[in-house]
Amino acid sequence: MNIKEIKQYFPILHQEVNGHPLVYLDSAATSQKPVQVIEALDKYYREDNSNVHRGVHTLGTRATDSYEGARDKVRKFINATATEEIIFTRGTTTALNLVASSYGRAEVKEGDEIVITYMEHHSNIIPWQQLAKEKGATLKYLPLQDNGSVLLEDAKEIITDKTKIVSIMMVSNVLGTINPVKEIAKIAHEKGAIMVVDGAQSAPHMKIDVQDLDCDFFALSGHKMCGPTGIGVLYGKKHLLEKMEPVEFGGEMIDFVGLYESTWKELPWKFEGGTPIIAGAIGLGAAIDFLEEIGLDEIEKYEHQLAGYAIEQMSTVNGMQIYGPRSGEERAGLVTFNLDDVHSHDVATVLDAEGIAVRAGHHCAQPLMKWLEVSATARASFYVYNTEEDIDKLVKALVKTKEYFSDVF
Ligand code: 7TS
Repeated sequence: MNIKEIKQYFPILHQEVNGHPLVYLDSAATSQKPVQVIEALDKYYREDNSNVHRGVHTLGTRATDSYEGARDKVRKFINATATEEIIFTRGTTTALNLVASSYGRAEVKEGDEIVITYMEHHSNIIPWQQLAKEKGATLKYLPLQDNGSVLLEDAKEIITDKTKIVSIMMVSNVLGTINPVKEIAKIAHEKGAIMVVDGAQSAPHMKIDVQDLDCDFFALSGHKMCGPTGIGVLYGKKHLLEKMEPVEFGGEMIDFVGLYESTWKELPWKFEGGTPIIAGAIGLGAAIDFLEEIGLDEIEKYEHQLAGYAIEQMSTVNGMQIYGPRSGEERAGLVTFNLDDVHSHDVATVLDAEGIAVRAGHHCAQPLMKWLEVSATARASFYVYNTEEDIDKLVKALVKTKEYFSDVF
């Protein structure tokens, strides 16, 4: 599939917003969906809809095969060794909460340490805050350099023998920084800690190999990688998942239920209580097929190129302040910025009037905003369907925004 022709597969992008052709630059919040995914969902509901893992009837078997088939697609996509290691969740947030609530509650004791960074998304901060409070453990933060990177020397100092869990995002949803999670996993393991990777912003954009990263857990969200909302994945090493207790109890996840005692199914189903997210998983499987047809290496290369172009062009706008690494090679496909002292919500509102969708606010990263000493920023985030032409339109609209606010104040 030629990357230049990808936009044609996304029906939503072929519309006008406020009298202008839509330029969608908010894929870090959620990506758009190609027809291949929309059709997979349509086909499932029209032809195969049924509950899974129970009936012997034909639709039930088809639905089960598609659901479990999607699990195997995810396994291959992140190079896990076994399908038992792939738990379907509602998204990254639910996946990280599952690790904190199950592994964390069992393994973290008073006086232990949990290490994260200042750049984490709230969903990789609050579960650990809550766990630390409950257990009397200490939450420690890896500091950031001026360009938004973390140093391995800092990791070696801050991760200690008391550290039980290190949990770090692979790609920052604000700075675009690509963190050295493989190297940090090695440091964590040397100190006897486990490594959790928040892959919400990396899995959609680059090849993931959980065996190569040697992480213990890896979380992702389907909706950020061309899949439907409401589906995500927690990968975990089998020996860890095996000893973990479920956090949701009910149908589907049980083996035997007695009046006062029950036993659980084997992996991965013991973590999937209730009717699972069947259509979502099937849609995610179709999204994986779509991304693999383009090629993840190709996607990554293209987005570095777009990010580089965006930084170069956006830097020409008077009063532009860009956060994070300066080169396209060092960052994923997003650019977070402020335009002098124009509030980012005003920037986003003016851009919307031009048909350009960007996100403004704290991006669910308030500790990072504090570190950047700003209350909010605007963010343009790219995906396979964006082009340099989209960036040109953004830059033109930013110049207009700047002029508009210079006249006003
Ligand atoms: N981790 C990171 C790095 C994220 O960027 C997000 C969502 C999440 C976790 C949570 O994912 P969820 O699917 O469970 O919600 N980030 C954003 C964003 O940057 N703008 O909107 C959502």
